[in-house]
Amino acid sequence: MRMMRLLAGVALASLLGVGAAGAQTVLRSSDTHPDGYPTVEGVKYFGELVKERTGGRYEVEVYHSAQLGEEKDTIEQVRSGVIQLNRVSMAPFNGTVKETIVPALPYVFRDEEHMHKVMDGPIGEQIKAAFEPAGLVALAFYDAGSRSFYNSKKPIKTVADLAGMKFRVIQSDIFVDMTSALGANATPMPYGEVYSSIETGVIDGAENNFPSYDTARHVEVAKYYSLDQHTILPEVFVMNKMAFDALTPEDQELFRTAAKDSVGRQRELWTAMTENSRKKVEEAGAEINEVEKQGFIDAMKPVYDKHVKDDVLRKLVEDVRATQ
Ligand code: GTR
Repeated sequence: MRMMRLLAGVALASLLGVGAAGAQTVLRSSDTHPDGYPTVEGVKYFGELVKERTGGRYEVEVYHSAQLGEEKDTIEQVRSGVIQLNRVSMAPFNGTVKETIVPALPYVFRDEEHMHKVMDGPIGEQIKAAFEPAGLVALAFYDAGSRSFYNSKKPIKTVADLAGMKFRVIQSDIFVDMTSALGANATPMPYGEVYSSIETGVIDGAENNFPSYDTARHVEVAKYYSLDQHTILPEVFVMNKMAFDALTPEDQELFRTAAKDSVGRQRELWTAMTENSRKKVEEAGAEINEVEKQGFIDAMKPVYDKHVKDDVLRKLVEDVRATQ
């Protein structure tokens, strides 16, 4: 009888995703990037810290390489609770979490150090809090360097060089409008479709940082990488709010601290990988060039006029600019 009860208990526990000892809850996290990519490693490190600090009560499984789907789909999965965690760019949130517009604006940050000061301070906290009405708790921001245009046709040196070209952009209206303001055409599409779309000539190129350009092998089909560095938009690591609210206050604090502690690790890996990826793409034949950046900056006024459209956003942009 005792044995039977024990067995029934084990069956129920496994259904709930709780370990046989009744102690372990498994949380699933998605990432579009391959194993070893700094964001994947950042979340894995978060998982190790959580496991260690909860004595094994919680475990994090990271599904890398878009195993759970493209970024936009996995955002729906984490909002609805199908998965509990997710590491994504903030650009796809621009339409739902309006405060994410600010770090996504072109040339809003002077450099990466400025971005860190802003995102690690009160503005970053305000942006994190803005995720809650969307059913998410933003646990951490991770580095993603700067995004630039690359294409299969020619080096882009001035804004005029972009005229009429077609680029895949990340799924956000800001990126669509930014590309149009530069005189090019933007097609938002999932990351996983970019390689074949360039290869078949549906688009001329895309825009991203060196590690993505390298690991997604876009360098093979678009060798001209032009350093316009239009955004320095960090990534966000989110948790489903219901799953977070179900934690004890102590565990909530522990999760937040573990996420904070994973940021340093991710940033170190990011810096190393950016350097390494730049070398790798150059070896693979990439032609990297500087651009006349002021022309790009000057062309962005319509993007600000259209998207910085209320007092909250205007104040945030002012505060970003004032951050030293
Ligand atoms: C990468 C980012 C991904 C994804 C991708 C894209 O830089 O890390 O999360 O957003 O860009 O352009 O789709």
